[in-house]
Amino acid sequence: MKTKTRFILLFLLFSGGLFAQSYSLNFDGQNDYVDLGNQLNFESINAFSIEAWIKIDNIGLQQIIAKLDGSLRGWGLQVNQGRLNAYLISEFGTNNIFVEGTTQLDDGRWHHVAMTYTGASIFLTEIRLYVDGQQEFTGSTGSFFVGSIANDGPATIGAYNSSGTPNEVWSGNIDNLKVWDHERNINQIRASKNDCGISDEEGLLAAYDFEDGINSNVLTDLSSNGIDGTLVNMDPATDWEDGHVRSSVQLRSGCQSYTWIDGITYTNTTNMATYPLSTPSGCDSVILLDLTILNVDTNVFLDSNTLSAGPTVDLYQWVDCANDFAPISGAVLQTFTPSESGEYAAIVAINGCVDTTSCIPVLITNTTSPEIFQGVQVFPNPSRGAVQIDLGNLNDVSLRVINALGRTIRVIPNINTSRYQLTLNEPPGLYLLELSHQGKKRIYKILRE
Ligand SMILES: [Ca+2]
Ligand SMILES: [Ca+2]
Repeated sequence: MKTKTRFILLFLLFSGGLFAQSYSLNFDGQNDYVDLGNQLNFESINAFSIEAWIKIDNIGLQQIIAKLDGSLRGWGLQVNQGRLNAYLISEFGTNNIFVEGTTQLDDGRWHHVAMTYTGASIFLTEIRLYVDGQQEFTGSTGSFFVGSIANDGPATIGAYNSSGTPNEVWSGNIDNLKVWDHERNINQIRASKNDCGISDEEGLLAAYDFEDGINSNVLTDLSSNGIDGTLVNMDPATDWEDGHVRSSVQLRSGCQSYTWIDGITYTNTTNMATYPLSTPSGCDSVILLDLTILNVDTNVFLDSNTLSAGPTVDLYQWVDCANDFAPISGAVLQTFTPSESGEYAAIVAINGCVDTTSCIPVLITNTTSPEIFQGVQVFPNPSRGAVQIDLGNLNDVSLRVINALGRTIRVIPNINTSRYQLTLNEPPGLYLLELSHQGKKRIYKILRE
């Protein structure tokens, strides 16, 4: 009934759009533990498996779950020196098995841990340890582990208590603890690790999702065996803390920016964003964003008549801003020296992230004269607007007027008069008059007063 009530409550919370609270128990490392009573009494011939989510930040010897009597006969799953341990004890010191994992668990993060035991047989007796879904110990426990591990001590979570005093108390959090009556395989352990709820599956001896929550003195067993635990020396008002929530990582990259499922547009590389997912089945999870924002260097420098785009770029294509950003044939290097005055930009790309630099005016003021322009005179200079162009004997001359931004502001083709008067109605400033004749060009600078 408790389970059903809880499910309905969660459903109401979810349908209200809230991210449901997920609880775990925090043990104080002093005397906190949960007493399950004289339960889970295995014999050494019995296969069994245990799994849990745990969080600790110190390497002390501490129990996840244990069942030991006054002579320390029994079994348990613990952390020692920050690493996962499992043990079976018939006679402490003379007939016992301790196996140890390799991963340091004392990093203050949630880890999924599991042990499986084959049960003793004349063929092979093995304990396997798993951390975060990876197997990290398999060992023969001795081909003839015989001797009873059965005892009348209490099964306890977060400590062992063989003689009325809690020992090796957990210092941190425990969540989603399950005990099975068979040897689980790695696929089952991984599935269980990613599972978000607990259902009464076959072979489940005890299962705790730690969702009893604030002010509950009871840790409810969700299996059909009803092995509820009692909080001992604990404060039910404060020891129910945030529990483990499933999480997954989304690896993403964006060009300049990236808009994620949270609706936020990120413009910087980050791995700090999280997004909660809730479903009516109570399957909470958190998605972590691992985002790389690619930024193309769009700086352009002009030195003399040569443009240079930024160096951290895979691809360059210089374009003519005045000509609808048309690509300039062959202008695909980091630097570009235009042959004509104008406004130029580069399309730049890195890792497929494409951007365009701003348009940079280039004024080519090289006025060295092809001989054919020797008789040409442009005056007065400075000018108040009327500019006389004496073309001498030249005909079929084109005139291009360029402003100080390199922008072509006027083109007059096919001038066939020996003296052409240009009227500059434009604002005061420097202007370039480019005369072209039979493919040859000369530029004249005119200052408009
Ligand atoms: Ca929980
Ligand atoms: Ca306490």
